[in-house]
Order: sequence, then structure tokens, then C-alpha cells
Amino acid sequence: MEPSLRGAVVVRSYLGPNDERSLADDVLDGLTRPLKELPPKHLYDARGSELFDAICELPEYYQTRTERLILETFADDVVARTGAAELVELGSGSATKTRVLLDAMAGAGTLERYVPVDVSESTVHAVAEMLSEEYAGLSVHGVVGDFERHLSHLPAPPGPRLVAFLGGTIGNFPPGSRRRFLRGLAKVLGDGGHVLLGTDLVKDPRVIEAAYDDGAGVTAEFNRNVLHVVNRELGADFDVDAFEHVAFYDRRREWIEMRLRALDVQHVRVEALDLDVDFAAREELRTEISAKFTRERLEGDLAAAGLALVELYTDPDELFAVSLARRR
Ligand code: AVJ
Repeated sequence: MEPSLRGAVVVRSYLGPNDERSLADDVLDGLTRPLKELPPKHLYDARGSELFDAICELPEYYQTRTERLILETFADDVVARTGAAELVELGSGSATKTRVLLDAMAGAGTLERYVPVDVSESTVHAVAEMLSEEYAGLSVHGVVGDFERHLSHLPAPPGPRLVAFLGGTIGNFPPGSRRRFLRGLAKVLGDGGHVLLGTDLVKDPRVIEAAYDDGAGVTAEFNRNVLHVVNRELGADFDVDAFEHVAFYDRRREWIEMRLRALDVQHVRVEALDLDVDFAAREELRTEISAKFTRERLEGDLAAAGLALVELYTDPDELFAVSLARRR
């Protein structure tokens, strides 16, 4: 490619020295509660990210391939309705889905800028370099930061903005935080901006539970990996093999939970925190909630954040949804 066709690439980091405290704080907080809990973000160290990528390929885990299919089918419609000049992607990860959207924007002649937002500095740099080479004239403004805290640092949009939050990660927020997060999103849309939100849908609980308790045991490994993270990072001595993976769908709350259940009594020492934690036999530690949605719940959450549903794209089996929304 001609160098003159390379658009500008900048990457800005907003993570500070305090951000490393988060695991320690979350462990101290979460393991001293009456119902033990750890936030799901700590599942994703290098090994956890590999295991998650493996989950996305599992036959039981329909979400990733279904969302990709929906995007491939409707990306042109999204671009026609939004006229998007800029794609802001929260939790950019691997750029497969990104390309589907960028291709549609390039095809419509509207594409100007890509803004990946991710906590991983190396991920942001890699995706920024790769895509600026692939798309002639594309400028890239990478943001290294936490999309719950650093959205105010987005640059001013060059034209109609499309903010994509894909993969169903919004399901990890409990309902109140979910609405607060969406309110924050609504604020950074600018005039005529849109949100593109991936969510798993409510369905037969057996299908959902199988997706979180696969036959090959990859999800169980992924779940237990968080204990390896705490052992390594905080000098803890969890007996990882003495915990079993639990996944169950809560029909009333319409979310699935992952938990780790102690097979027997266990005493854990967390050296870095000078903390001793006791597990009773069969006591559970919650490691993730992943909410499933109906159109009604989506509309309600969006409305509470000042957003209106423009279009709800789904697959023929209605397994997964990609929602397009704008400010009311
Ligand atoms: C990445 C949060 C969308 O909730 O389905 C996969 C993570 N957990 N298997 C999900 C996950 C167990 C995933 N998200």
C-alpha cells in the first residue's frame, strides 16, 4: 500500500498506577462477604483469554458465531441507517466483527475513523496498526482504558458516531450497573450517534446451561482459572482442583451464573492481603452473571438510559440479538 494512503494512528492510555489494585481490592471485598463473589473481569489473564477464545469455537456456545452471522447479514443496513463515519468499539479484542462493520462503512463511502477502546495496551496497538494498514485512509485513535470509566476521553466525533459493544458482555453487569453504563454510553454518542449492542436472548434454559457447561470441560477450566490468577497474583493457595464448576440459569432474573463450589472444607491463605478465607463444604463462590434479554427488557433498559431502539436484528432461531439504538 502507498504510504500516502496511511491514515493517522494515535494511541492514548488512561490507565494509572491505581488500576493494578483492582484485583486485590476485589478479592478482599468479594471473599469476605457472606456470599462470596469475584467480578468476571479477572477471568481474562493470558490463559483465561485463550480459554475464552476456545469457548467461542465450542458447538454448545452459539453466541459468537450467531452474532457474527447477524452482523454479516445486517451490517449494510446498520450503515444505511446511521451513515456512520466513525466506529468506536468497546472491548475491541480480535477484529473479526470489526472488519464486517468497517467493510460496510467503506463500501458506503462513509468510513473515516476507528476508535478501539480496550484495557489491554498491546491489543489496542496491534489492532490499530493492523486496521490502519488494511483500510486506506482510515485514521485510528486507540484508547487504552476501562470502558466503565474512561469514555469521557473519547475524541470528538468526525461525523456520525457508531459505538459498538458486542459479544454480549453487557450481560455481565447487574441490572442497575447496566443502566448506569448505558446512560454513560448515551452521553458520548454526540448528535445523530448510534449504539450497536450485542445481547444473548432468553431461550430454553437447557440450551443456555449447555453453553456454559460444555462437554469438553473448557468452560469449567475457564472458570477455575480465576483461582490460578489469585494464587499467582496475590500469593494465595487455593486448591484449584478441589472446586467444581457450576452453571445454572436463574429463570426469574433471566441470567446464568457461573460459580465455583468447594468440594470439601477448605482454608485459603491470601498472602499479599494477609487474609485467611474459609470455605464450608459445598460453599460456592460466584464468578459471573450473564444476563439474557427479551425485546421488552432491552427496550426498558435502553429507555431508562435515554435511548430508543431503532432496530433489533436477530438470527432465524432468535438465539442472539444485535440492537441498534439512538438517543431519544
Ligand atoms: C464474554 C461475557 C459474553 O457471558 O457468555 C463465556 C463470557 N462465560 N462462557 C458470556 C463467558 C462463560 C461471555 N461474555
